[in-house]
Amino acid sequence: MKNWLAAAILALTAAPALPHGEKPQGSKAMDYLKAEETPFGRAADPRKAKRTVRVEMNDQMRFVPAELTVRRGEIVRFVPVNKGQVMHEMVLGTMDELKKHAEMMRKHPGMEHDEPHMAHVAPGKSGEMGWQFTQAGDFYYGCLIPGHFEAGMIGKVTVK
Ligand SMILES: [Cu+2]
Repeated sequence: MKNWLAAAILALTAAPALPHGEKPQGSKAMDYLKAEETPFGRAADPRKAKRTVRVEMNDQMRFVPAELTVRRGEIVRFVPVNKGQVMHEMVLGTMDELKKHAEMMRKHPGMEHDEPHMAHVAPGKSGEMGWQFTQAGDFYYGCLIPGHFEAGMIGKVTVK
């Protein structure tokens, strides 16, 4: 089982966590040196990014842009902006992991979790996420709020 999945399951049983989106801004203070390597890269300090990518999320269940190209090793500061009236989230991963995660969200709709590769964003707000893509290939970002991913709320990152 992938570590993030284990962490998400642990979060299910843990003491009351903040619901999606109620985490105060800037609360992702973490030790980036200890960031765990995943098949799609690792968490990175957004302040070290040379590039900021603003990604809009809307109630038509789309990300704008829905396609990005980054260089391998590049640190990207993502700024997901929620232009809609409902909660959205930007979750990075492989297609396989996003599908598994979406399935888990359907089974446990009240699931509360937070990881460095995801940002939950309330309507009208924006988030921030630093990520370093350490592997070449095709990766994805999805909104895993039940129904959104299924409606096509997904984007693609090509790492060269
Ligand atoms: Cu959404």
